[in-house]
Amino acid sequence: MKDPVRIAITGAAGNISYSLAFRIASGDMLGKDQPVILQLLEITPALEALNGVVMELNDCAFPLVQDIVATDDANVAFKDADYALLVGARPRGPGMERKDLLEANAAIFSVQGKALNDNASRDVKVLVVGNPANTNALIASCNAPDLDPGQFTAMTRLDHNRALAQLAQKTGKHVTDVEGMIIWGNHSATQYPDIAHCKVAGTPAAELVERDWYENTFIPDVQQRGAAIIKARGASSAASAASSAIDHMRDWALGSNGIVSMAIPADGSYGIEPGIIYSYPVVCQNGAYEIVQGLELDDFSKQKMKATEDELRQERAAVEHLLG
Ligand code: NAX
Repeated sequence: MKDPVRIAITGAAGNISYSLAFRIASGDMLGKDQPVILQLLEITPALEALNGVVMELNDCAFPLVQDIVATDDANVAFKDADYALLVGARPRGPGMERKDLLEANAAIFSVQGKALNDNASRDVKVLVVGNPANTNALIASCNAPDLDPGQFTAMTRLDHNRALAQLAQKTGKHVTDVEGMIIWGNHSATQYPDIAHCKVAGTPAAELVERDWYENTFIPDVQQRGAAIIKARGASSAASAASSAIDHMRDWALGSNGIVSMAIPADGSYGIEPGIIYSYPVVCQNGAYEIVQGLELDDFSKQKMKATEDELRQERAAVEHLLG
């Protein structure tokens, strides 16, 4: 049996974690041969609810779970963590402006960045799910000077998976027939779901769908999918978000099967200058991701990529004073 790895989950009594923790515990993220120690973080008022989650995790009698830590102290939750899934975040309250939301989350993610810096494994892989995910990841990274900024990522895999499903349905194929899907930029309504490099069962997607459907149905539907789920379900995406977080971490740790989308520190690739966490097409192998280089971009793509970059730079400007 392998040595156990430590997996920290924040917002562990919330909706996404109610799926996420159980799937990680069952081996969906790192494999059925990888024992895990779950280190669950919540705010103090949610500790009783978290205790209920721990009781249920125990009641599952998962063979892979070696220990469960439940705490309201980030230093305890991130102690020696090999993986950290930062799901907990401050939701937008009544009368809250976008800037207030960014600031409220900046306070949370700066504390958590410091706690990761001081306590986590030097090889920790961090995924930020809590919104605004890209900028929260940036703040955490800026507050963790002893860790490599590349260890901090944000989740656009749900957008990626949503785009796969929409295109597969439209073309009458299976999601596994679709390759080369890309989400560029921010996990927000400005994200750019790009099918220019996509093939469906070997045929370029652009030959299979009309341009009008792509621009006026597909792109807005993927961008607005979160709102559509809230309208239909009366609650935001939870199981699908958890599933995508597992996909993101599994691929990063164990390797991806082709191109996937991850929000990572911009490095100048495709003209996106450093200073923001931007979603790129990547491939993962041996525990590392690498941006797919050399893709041709037309003017439509460049304009969409710029719009989402601009939004990320505005988000950054709103929290610049907290970046440390
Ligand atoms: P919930 O409100 O159900 O759960 C969030 C939990 O986080 C709560 O239990 C809360 O007590 C806890 N929390 C708040 N501040 C904390 C802190 N400082 N430390 C530890 N825990 C803290 O939300 P849920 O539906 O689980 O969604 C969580 C986050 O994911 C939200 O920010 C949401 O916007 C975001 N999402 C991001 C997605 C993505 O693709 N990147 C998609 C799904 C989701 O909307």
